[in-house]
Amino acid sequence: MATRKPKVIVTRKLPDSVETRMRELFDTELNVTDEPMSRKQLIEAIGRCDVLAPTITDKLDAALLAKVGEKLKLIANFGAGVDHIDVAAANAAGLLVTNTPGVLTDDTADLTLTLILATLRRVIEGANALQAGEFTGWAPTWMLGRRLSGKRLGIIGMGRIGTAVARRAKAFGVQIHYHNRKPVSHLVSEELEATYWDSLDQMLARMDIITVHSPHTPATFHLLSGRRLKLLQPHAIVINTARGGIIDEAALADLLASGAIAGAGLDVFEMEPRINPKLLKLPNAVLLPHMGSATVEARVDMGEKVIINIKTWMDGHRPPDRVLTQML
Ligand code: 8YV
Repeated sequence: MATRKPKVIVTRKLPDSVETRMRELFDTELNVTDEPMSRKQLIEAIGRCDVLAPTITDKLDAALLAKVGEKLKLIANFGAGVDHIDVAAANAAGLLVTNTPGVLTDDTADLTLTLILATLRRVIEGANALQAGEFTGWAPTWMLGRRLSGKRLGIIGMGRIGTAVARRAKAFGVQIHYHNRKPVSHLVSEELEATYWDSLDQMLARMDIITVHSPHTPATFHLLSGRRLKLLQPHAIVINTARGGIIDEAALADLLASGAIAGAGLDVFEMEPRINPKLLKLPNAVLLPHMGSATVEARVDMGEKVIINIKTWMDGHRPPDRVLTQML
């Protein structure tokens, strides 16, 4: 490695402490306006930096990565999910890609439980009714939701976040079921008293709550298709804090509207930040603006991971959080 500081372009505003440290360590260019970069700006940026630190709002597809010149060597993503980056194309262009796993696990799992409870207990509907002046006094049959304890939770994707959700749900007296590429270790399975379903279709038909925690890849695009969503029981609810594209959003909206599915708690959307207009009108849909990792702690820790990945690379070592195509 040359001794000069690498040129790092950060595409969005990061927490102050992270930006300060980055400026100390690297020749860092920040985004003071926090406006997402246009495609033109991204192309211009990858032509003149050694390291790009992007986020989910930057689409780094094969066509854009084909324009990578001699300079760019590392894409140090701020975030765990990398479905906005064509990792295979990046690797083919000789680029390393890193992400920030682990540090947003607990916060995303907490938000998942928040959505499960908010959907089952109609929290947003109740709060909205009160603010609209509709609370005229307690009534035995008003605003009834469903109890969480004793329900069957089907987790799709039992990685870090799926497992963290299972631990929390177990403390609420929930029965844990999961579908994954392979079963988890005996130790984890015993701790969670979890049931493994090789067949996603069979699991879907038997659950009260479904929650999605797999990465978004071509293999998981519309994994919850219209056909699969129709396998759910009418009292079931669907939760998604992973990526919108894993669920066929239009089919979900139709099934929620017709009452074929009881409710949904969604933090992510297929065409983010655009939301299917049908969803916006549904009282049984709890919708959040991609807040899974939105805590001060997670965002600072994510920034620190970005810094460690860049610094390790700068010092001539392999960065700890490399994303390899075979991992996806
Ligand atoms: C991040 C996320 O905040 O890390 C992820 O995969 O979904 C979010 O919580 C976002 O990706 C930042 O780029």
